[in-house]
Amino acid sequence: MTRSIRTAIATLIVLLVALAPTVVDASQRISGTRDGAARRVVVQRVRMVNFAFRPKSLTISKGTKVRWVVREGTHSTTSNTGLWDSGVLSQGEAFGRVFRKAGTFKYHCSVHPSVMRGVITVT
Ligand SMILES: [Cu+2]
Repeated sequence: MTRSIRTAIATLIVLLVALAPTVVDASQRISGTRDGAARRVVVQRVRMVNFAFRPKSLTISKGTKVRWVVREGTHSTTSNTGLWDSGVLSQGEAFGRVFRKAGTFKYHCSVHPSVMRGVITVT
């Protein structure tokens, strides 16, 4: 391999690294839209731990995705009005939903309905 080829390859590698997509904040991710444009989706996390949703009440803006993650035990996130139901999730599993309309959305855990309750307020 000649020196000029080695230099060209090294330059190419530097360019590829420089042009790689930038890392986004952990709370956000890029998702595609129908027109193909990339757009940021804000993700808010709710943990399911110790027979509770944490935070129990969460206020978000329209278009925000809520991602429930089971930290311990077996739980579900189930809308009180039938809008969504994760089914039973085990430790480490997650369920996400994008809230596109404003309103107050109450939900519970179908495994522990008397103690595990939460509310999402979308503005
Ligand atoms: Cu539960």
